[in-house]
Amino acid sequence: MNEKNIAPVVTPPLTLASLTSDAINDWCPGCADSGIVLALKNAIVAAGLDLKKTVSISGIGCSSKLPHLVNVNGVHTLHGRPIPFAEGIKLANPELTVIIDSGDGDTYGIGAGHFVSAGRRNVNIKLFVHNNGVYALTKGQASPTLPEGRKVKGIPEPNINGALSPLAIAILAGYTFVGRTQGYNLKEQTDLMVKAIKHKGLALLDIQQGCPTYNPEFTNAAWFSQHLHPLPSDYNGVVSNPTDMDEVNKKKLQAINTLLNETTESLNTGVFFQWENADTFEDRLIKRGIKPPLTQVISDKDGKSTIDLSKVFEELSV
Ligand SMILES: Cc1ncc(C[n+]2csc(CCOP(=O)(O)OP(=O)(O)O)c2C)c(N)n1
Ligand code: SF4
Ligand SMILES: [Mg+2]
Repeated sequence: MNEKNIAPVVTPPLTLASLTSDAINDWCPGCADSGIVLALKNAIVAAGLDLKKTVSISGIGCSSKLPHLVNVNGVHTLHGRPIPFAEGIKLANPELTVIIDSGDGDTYGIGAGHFVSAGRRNVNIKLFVHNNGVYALTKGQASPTLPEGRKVKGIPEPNINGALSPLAIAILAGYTFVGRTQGYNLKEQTDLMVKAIKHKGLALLDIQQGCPTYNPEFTNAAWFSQHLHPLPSDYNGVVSNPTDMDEVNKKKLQAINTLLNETTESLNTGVFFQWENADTFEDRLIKRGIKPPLTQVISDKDGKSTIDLSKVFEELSV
């Protein structure tokens, strides 16, 4: 058969149905994780992503079961470690869209070191954190975002620790997109996910997530609609001139000031800060002449390795 007779590969149009996997959703009834996975599928379709070039990554937790439920490539990794997995995958093949879904305990607790360090690199990956205030999978202990004084089912006394502000930490660490939404608002979530996916650089979307089993009082749909409000219409967190560092710093301060003025009873949703076109880690590698592994020749036409490791072994020999 010559080349002319080979049928062209046609990628079918992406639909919600094509994103549905065979795995069984075993989240509790009413869990906002189900709303988040639906919003993610909507966002993948709306952003026009290629199913074969989209990767879903998670850590460990109820929320981290998400990659099983979306019909794209995925890795259910280790507790607190989805960020380094995602960074490695993106740097190996920058053509991929890499999206992390993990919990607040996973990201802001055991994974806090990776969460902060990621800001210094600005790899073009997306971090969607299902923030329910508890370690739900392990029966509802307090997570780093549970406000002081709140009593949830998994702790005997009201929380004695204060809550972290992950959005403020992300802005100071170097994240170039920082937003917040909530798991029962499908439209707002989808819109913000699309914005985060289209952003060039590291994006954090903190998703206030209802856990009716372990934190029913403060994470239900009625509580969210009463206490979560979109940022004021005259608030603009987007940097208009990416090379103007004065503007960048002003927008960062505006976001941090807004976050500091929030109370546990009144939270904003929307894009707090966005700095498009800041150098990503990928840009920095290109400037140093380092190509991603995907574009490097590692084997000949017969599949035999072309990498000569003899020098490395010589150096290691004792
Ligand atoms: C290294 C390690 N430490 C602890 C655990 C136990 N563990 C599993 S999930 C989890 C907490 C998950 O909480 P979160 O990330 O908020 O996810 P959620 O279940 O709330 O969605 C813990 C402590 C583990 N699996 N691995
Ligand atoms: S324990 Fe909470 S977070 Fe986990 S599936 Fe049930 S409702 Fe969802
Ligand atoms: Mg949690």
